[in-house]
Amino acid sequence: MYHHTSIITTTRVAAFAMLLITTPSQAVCTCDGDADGNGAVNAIDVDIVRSCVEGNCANCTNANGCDVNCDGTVDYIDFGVALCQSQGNLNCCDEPDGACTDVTGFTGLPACITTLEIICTGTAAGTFHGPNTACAGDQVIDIPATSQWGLLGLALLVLIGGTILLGHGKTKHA
Ligand SMILES: [Ca+2]
Ligand SMILES: [Ca+2]
Repeated sequence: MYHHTSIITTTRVAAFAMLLITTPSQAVCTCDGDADGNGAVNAIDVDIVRSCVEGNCANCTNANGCDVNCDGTVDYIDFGVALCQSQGNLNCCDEPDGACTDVTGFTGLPACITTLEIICTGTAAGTFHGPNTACAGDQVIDIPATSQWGLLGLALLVLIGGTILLGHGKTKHA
């Protein structure tokens, strides 16, 4: 009886903890390029997000700040998502992104910006280097796809597991 109750209590505490962890991020942040919070996403918001990426976030007055895609940083992907939304597109936060160079559609941008493919090849009129690329300074770098990271993690786990087993075996025989 006591055991049964404690299991229920543990489950309830765990559920409550999950609620505490998941609720705030869902409530506060949705994919939203309306940087000034006036209800519409337009060129003004795109400029505000760009200014924030370049250091001035004073005009980012909506709930997200200027983190349009809610990933915790403000970068040219947010700029791309705001631009994408200002053009009436949906699901802009799900659009693929990667390194974009030789932009001619905007002036004053760095030589390489990591942004949405549809923006790079569209309004920005640049060269898109693929979804598994990013910018490191002005350089285009390759980033491993998620599956490659998974394999890398698995290999590491096997290595650690093997080392522990080996160490355990040695102790036993000594
Ligand atoms: Ca707006
Ligand atoms: Ca972001």
